[in-house]
Amino acid sequence: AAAFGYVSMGSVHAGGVDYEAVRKAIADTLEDESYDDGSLGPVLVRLAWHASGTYSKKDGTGGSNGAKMRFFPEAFHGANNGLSVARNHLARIKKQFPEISNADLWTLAACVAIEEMGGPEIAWRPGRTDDNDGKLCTPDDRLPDAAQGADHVRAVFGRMGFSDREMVALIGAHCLGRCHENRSGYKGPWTRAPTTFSNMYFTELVGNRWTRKNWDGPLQYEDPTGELMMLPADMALLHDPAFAVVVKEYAADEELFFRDFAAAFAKLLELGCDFDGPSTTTKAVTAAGVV
Ligand code: ZEM
Repeated sequence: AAAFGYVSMGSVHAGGVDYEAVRKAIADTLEDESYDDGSLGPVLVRLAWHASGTYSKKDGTGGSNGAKMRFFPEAFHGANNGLSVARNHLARIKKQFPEISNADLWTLAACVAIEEMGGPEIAWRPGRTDDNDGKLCTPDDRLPDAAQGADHVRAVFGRMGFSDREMVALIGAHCLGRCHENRSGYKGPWTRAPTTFSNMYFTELVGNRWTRKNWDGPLQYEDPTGELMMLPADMALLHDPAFAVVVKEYAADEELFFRDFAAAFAKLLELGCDFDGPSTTTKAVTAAGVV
């Protein structure tokens, strides 16, 4: 968090963008009664995660810079099914604020959504640029496969540069939203409050009873009511001893989860991004009274 402590005026209206106005436009359009559980927040968080989670520290490819998912082939990667909902929504906001890059807008929208849904403040700074074509799109093998276990989760998040603890914290975002059969093949929400950011993913994982769902779809787990779900990759957090220690910590201490999540998510959104100048956040600037 120390890296984000610097306050610089230049970033507030970098490139002529009023980031506080963008934040407000995002916050004001999150609710939509006709969509899912009434909020676009969860799918906006998933967009930023899939844009950023392609990063590889081995060669520096991938990451949120470029907003590469707008292009073929990344727009059509199986993992990105359904994310056009989020991209199209933000394209409308981009029309109101043409100077913000799509890459900045997608990452900022996830931070605003998390904060609006009751989660922690996320340090965020502008400076990403947009690519003009899909030449830098990464292959369709960068994001985690829900059918796999702890080794796979470690390999994928390790490639991005995350520790065990950061991996568990990040996957705690499954407190939000749901699986859609027509997007991933899986079905249902992880918690009973899918538009509230909380540690309920962890309390459900630890405290509920999870059995294999008997259905025609891919292997997933259900609770006794059949209403809540866990993916095989979620269950891996419970069955891997090192992951399970962290899962239990977050189930017992929501504040700790919020702190660790905020740091790991801020890191995720900056993977592969080159910012010139010192880091800052629009929130920190506001708090300092510059705006
Ligand atoms: Zn998810 N995720 N994810 N995830 N995810 C889904 C939905 C959402 C995995 C995964 O396979 C899936 C992280 C990590 C991992 C969100 C955020 C984050 C869905 C359902 C699947 C299958 C998609 C659908 O059908 O719409 C796996 C295997 C992961 C790691 C092991 C991380 C990290 C996230 C953010 C920090 C969110 C918010 C959703 C809900 C989206 C929605 O539309 O409601």
